[in-house]
Amino acid sequence: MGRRVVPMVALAVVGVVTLFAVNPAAASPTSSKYQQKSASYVVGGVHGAADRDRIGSTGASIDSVGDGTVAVTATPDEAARIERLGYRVTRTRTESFPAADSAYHDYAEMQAELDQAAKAYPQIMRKLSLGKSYEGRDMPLIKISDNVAKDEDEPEILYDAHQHAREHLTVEMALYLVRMFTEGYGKDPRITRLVNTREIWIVPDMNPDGGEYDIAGGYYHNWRKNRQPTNAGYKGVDLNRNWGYKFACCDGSSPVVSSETYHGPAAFSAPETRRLRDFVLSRRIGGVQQIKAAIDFHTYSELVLWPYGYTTMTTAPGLGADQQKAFAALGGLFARSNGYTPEQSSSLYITDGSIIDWLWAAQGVWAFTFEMYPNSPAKGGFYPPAGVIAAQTARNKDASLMLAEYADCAFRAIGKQEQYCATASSPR
Ligand code: NO5
Ligand code: CA
Ligand code: CA
Ligand code: ZN
Repeated sequence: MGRRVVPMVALAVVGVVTLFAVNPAAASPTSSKYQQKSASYVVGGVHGAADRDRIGSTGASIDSVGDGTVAVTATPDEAARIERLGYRVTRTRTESFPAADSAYHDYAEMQAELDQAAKAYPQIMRKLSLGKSYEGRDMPLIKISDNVAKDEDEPEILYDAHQHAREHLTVEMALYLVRMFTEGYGKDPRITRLVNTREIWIVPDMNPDGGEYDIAGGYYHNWRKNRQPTNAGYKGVDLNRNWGYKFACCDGSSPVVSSETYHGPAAFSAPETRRLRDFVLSRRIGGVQQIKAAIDFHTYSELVLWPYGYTTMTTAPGLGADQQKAFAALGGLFARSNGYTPEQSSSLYITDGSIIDWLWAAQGVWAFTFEMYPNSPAKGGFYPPAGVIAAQTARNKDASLMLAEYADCAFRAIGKQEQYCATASSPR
């Protein structure tokens, strides 16, 4: 018992670039009875499925498989068991929120909650991966549906969160949606119907590197971008200016590397936007994009926004009058339910290279941005107190469900389903 974790040098050879050994005493499995919280570890000396099975049999969850390594989420006891099996175990450096805000989920806590939910609801939920962030953190991808192991012919929905590092409330929103769809299944008829007739994709953390950096050291850094270095030594690309439709077209982003809205050297230069792009492209089957509707969660201002962001024109190439009307009608419905203000994204300010412009123009996804609580800096701005999490995530329950309900035919919002969705099966 109580063996120490191996020092970082042991891992240097396996090419894991983003891990930092913590104080070994602090990571020692028996150092504290209070530390039965799960944490992230990298396990070395893993050479195949048999090794992974042995590691998994300790109760730890295997989050990703590397070259001779696996990343796991484990309690201290589980980590100790893995060590006793003869593997090298190193705690991944994770940051946590200031004590007053500890109800917010840092990266490891988010992973642990997702792993737990996947374990508790194996019939309807799977935890998959989009791939890795710039610094090598796994970007979880959640699927929720009946017959979850099968790709069924059901309208697919995407909810993504946390493109911007300091917008931590959006991770809570994604975790809320995971709980809502899993715990509500078989209890709430509306949720049950959606889980049975939709395939729901949730990406809770588009920017894990920025999110961890933002809380590093126990204080907030007011960080927005990812953590990818630029050639001039500054770090960070604004992920929501890095998408590939009208990239850098219209002064809605910055070419200056130090800028908060630096768009990167090229569209999809950030690994994180590439990961989600590649996933969305993978949902194009037989030329038909399976994802029909999406919400990209941000904070703050309490707004429901729709395309385009790059132009103030209400209609533009790829966005015809009826489509614009359907966007505005849906946005209005959502806003009536959550009390936000509905408007075209560019009414706030011009953005180019945003996710919703790409999702709509390139993939035909009815994509919205929600800017969550609060509506003023006085209420906490990007850092509202943890006490608001429950109410401010539940506030979007109805709008999130409506999005999924309308995913079979968004034109129903303007009564034009016969004209545009005649062949849709319209399961409700
Ligand atoms: C967003 C929206 C306008 C899309 C953005 O404050 S935010 O950065 N969350 N606003 O500028 O990307
Ligand atoms: Ca299904
Ligand atoms: Ca499908
Ligand atoms: Zn944002």
